[in-house]
Amino acid sequence: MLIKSPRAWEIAENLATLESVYMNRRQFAKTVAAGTILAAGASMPFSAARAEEEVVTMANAQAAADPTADLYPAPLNAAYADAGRMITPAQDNLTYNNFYEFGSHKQIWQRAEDLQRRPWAVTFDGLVEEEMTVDIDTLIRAMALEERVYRHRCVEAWSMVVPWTGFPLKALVDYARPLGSAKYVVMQTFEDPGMAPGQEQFWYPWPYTEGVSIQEADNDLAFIVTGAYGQPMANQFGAPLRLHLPWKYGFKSVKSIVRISFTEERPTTFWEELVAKEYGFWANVNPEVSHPRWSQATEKVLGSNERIPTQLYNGYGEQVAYLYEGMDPEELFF
Ligand SMILES: Nc1nc2c(c(=O)[nH]1)N[C@H]1C(S)=C(S)[C@@H](COP(=O)(O)O)O[C@H]1N2
Ligand SMILES: [Mo]
Repeated sequence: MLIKSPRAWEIAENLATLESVYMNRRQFAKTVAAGTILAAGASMPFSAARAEEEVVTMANAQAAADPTADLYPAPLNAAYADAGRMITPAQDNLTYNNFYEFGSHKQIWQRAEDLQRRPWAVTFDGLVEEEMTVDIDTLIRAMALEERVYRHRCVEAWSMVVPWTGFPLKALVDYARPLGSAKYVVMQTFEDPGMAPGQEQFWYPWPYTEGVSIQEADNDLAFIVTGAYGQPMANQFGAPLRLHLPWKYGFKSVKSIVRISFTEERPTTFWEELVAKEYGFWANVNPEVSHPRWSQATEKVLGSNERIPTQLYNGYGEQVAYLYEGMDPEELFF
């Protein structure tokens, strides 16, 4: 349960809206799913069916217009064909997103239509043999796309299962040709307050920045996403390029990446910079380590009324636990 601590959070509480209004929003999402009319609070009431139709139409139009649409559907990787749980219905996923660039709440799908997905370029810099900026279509076409069904666990204690399309992060690292001295891969989202009004909220440390160690980037699970549900992904998922690290809390999975830097120093990430006591760098999923303001023992399943137990490393421990052997557990799990 998401119980607010009685502690005074001063400014941080107001800023960390990610969780403080979470329960209300879950209620809101459920109401939408139940097919009732949205009333108070919504600027324009319309039925759930209409919203679902509209969001799916929008996602399909974005996918159809994408210059890489011919690459879909990509072959399913048999090792990740089944996440052991039902795939989250696309319309639930498409209408419930964290993408603070477009607002600090979950219903950003209409605003995210303004995301300009082309032209788009990705810059590789820092400790690399040669800095370069690559057009997104050149980059995607240099990779072998595959589909993988992954579980996703948000730090706010909700989860989903998504059929992503993309390629392993390690293929991107190889492409970038980092120097032997590189210890971290740092990824950043675009910065454009004119397009993404959330970035006018100056108290957030834009651009959204995330990072992993080189060893983590090398792990087969670390995945760069270009598509979802068998087509180029919708804007709100973080088109045209995002990360997904299924054993870590969702905030590590940075969206709409424009810059990939190789560093010797561990970066300070977006949420860490904002509220360091609540969001660490490693952020591995662990049901036994509570967030300072709520338990992480269970999770609400997006698109259903279920609440299920959360698993260590989100159930991917066999593949990733070795990465953290001998490290300070206090740092690893929040
Ligand atoms: N640039 C950017 N990336 C982001 C976020 C964000 O606000 N901005 N939110 C993160 C969080 S908290 C989660 S849970 C996931 C949500 O992904 P989804 O909207 O596809 O479910 O994106 C992550 N990546
Ligand atoms: Mo999240």
